[in-house]
Amino acid sequence: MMKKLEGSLVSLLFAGLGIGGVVYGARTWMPELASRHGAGIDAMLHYLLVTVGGLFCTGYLVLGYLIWRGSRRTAIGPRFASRKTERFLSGALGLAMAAIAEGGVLAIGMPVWQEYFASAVPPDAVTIDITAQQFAWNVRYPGPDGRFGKTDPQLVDDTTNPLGLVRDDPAGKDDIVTLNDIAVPVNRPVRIQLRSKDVIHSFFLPNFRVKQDAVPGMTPEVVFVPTRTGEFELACAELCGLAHYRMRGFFHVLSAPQFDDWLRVQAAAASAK
Ligand SMILES: [Cu+2]
Repeated sequence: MMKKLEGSLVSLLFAGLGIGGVVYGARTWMPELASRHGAGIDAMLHYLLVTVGGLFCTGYLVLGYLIWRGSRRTAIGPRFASRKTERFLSGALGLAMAAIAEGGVLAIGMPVWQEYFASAVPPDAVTIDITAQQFAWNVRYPGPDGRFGKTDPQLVDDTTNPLGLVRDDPAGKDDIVTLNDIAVPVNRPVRIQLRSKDVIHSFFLPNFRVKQDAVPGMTPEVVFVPTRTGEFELACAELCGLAHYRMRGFFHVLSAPQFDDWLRVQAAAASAK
């Protein structure tokens, strides 16, 4: 009697911990959504949580039932089913689980992938060049002419010219450079070209469900549409060195006129220098 009680209490404790963890985690799980493609990513995560979580719970309930049923037997009884049926059931259940989990993810995820990685860059996209380094984000806008000025690795100087800008290139005259500070207009595609000067960093905007590695020698791009104004956090999601935690930036989503004002203020501040 005591043993049974003990067993029940222990199993209740673990079940409670598990269920409590899921309830707590599901409530505080994801930061407020602020991009168009992010809804698809959230749908995929929710789908996985519900289906795989459901399969997991069903599996354990069945296991619990069989243990309970088996524990009341005193002798080894006949098999529940023939070997052939057993084999068929295991195979079919395994395949069904894979189809539910993987099939669902593909069905929900492929259109998101298409929008995020495989569609042409819209012509009205705001292009921003972001160069990660230990331990900051160098942000560059092409300015009114829409062209970035040349850079030269020979000219890189961490205090005076972190990007190695060629100062006398006419295309670069109107470029706007900021540090850890990005602004974009709402509801317009943003195209980010990522670079790294040293090690692998990862450009992570949790609210926009955007995460892309910045790899030295490559220029990966991300295109997404912010749908909500406000100030959001930019973090580096790759442990990139001792001050990795300092790679925090701000991502401001502004209305179109506010964004134009912001660009003007930045340009004025640059020419005043
Ligand atoms: Cu980093």
